[in-house]
Amino acid sequence: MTYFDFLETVEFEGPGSKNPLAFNYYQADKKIGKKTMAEHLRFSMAYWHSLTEDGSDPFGNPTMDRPWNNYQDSMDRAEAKVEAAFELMSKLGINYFCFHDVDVAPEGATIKESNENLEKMAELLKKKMEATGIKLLWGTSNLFSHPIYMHGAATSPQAKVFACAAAKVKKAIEVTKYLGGENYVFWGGREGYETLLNTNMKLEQDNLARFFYLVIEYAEKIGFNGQFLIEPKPKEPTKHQYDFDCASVLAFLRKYDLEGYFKLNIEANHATLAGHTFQHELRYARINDMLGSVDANQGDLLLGWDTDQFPSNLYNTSLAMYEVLKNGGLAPGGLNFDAKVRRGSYQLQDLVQGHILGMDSFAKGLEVAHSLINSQEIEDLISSRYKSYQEGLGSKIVEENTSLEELAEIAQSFKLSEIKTNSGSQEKLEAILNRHLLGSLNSD
Ligand code: XLS
Ligand code: NI
Ligand code: NI
Repeated sequence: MTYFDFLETVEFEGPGSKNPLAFNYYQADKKIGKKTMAEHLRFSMAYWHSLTEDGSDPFGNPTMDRPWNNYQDSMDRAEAKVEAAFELMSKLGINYFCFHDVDVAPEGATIKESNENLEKMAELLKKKMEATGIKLLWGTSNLFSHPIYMHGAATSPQAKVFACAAAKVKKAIEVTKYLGGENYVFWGGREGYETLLNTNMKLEQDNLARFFYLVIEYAEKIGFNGQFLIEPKPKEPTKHQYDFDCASVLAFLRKYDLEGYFKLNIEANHATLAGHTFQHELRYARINDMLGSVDANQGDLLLGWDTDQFPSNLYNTSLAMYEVLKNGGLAPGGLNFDAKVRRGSYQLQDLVQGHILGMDSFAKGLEVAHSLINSQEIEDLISSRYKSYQEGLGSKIVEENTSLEELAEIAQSFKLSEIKTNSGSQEKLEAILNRHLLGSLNSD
């Protein structure tokens, strides 16, 4: 059974093409520096947004035209979704996908029943992966949809819920391993709180760490070598999520001696919900050697929730790819389109165009970032801005070869009006960024 009959393989037709079902910028084999675009970008499709979701929102019924969901039987539906998923990825040239357990297999009345469904579906997924060469970027477990997780999973006040979460994650890691998944993600789901009036924050956070100890122990036991990733988000669905942003996750990991076991999966829209730019979160993770993978989407700054839109903003994709290149790439992570089309974009063609938009936007971002880094213009400005730390007083500070007394002594001789700091040159830098962006567009 095929679902995207209107679509041939999506090809690169260049910036002049007005074909909405072709790439203007993404050219899988094009070399940017030493790697191809496909190797740099490692695009991934999010199973939940692209296959499972139906467009319903708190105000309205499903809108999406998703013919694979028209089967009565839930296992038939799951199998049809696999067909649709691999057809879509193959036609788009997307080499990776990500899923939650419940996206690929229906939940049963018991954990045993759910596990059996998942095992069956994993076999089918594996066959499809072998036939197409498409790989699993990461697996994860949905610990937030079922009502038992209403107060959290590992941070639930009910120990039985902690145990159910453990059972689900155990299975999801086994399946991720079976499918050769390169990473495994923990997004906080409902690990957080609505009000401190009913919350033992200390026990909840200790339990979250205990949960991670159990996971690490089991992963080692079964030889799962994928990278564990934590995905920060400040709010939604709970008012306050424990994994608020990169800095709070890092503090948590350090407190519980877990730092070496995880990296971060950074989502653009979660960064902006936390009051940061996407680039801030990527930079923070990178300089702490924690940048693992990216959920590539964008939010709407006028809306206070996670709109999970396909990325289109070229400034943001350029600055994101700047961090990714400076990080030496993302592998074994990648760019996962944790993005959904708008409720009104209900046709299958919209789903294809969403992915094309995202892939083109990141391809262009990659070219701009590469050109920026090659030119060294930003690096030169930054290094001259901090050059006082390369000699004399500054190198004493950097080499940690001074004392508060010595600095006080030295500073006493300064005339404050004679201390000059270079201009921050923000406008000049913004113009440089524009020049690379527009230059890259004009050179097409
Ligand atoms: C929700 C998260 C979720 C994770 C996977 O906001 O982005 O989709 O990526 O559980
Ligand atoms: Ni995400
Ligand atoms: Ni999100």
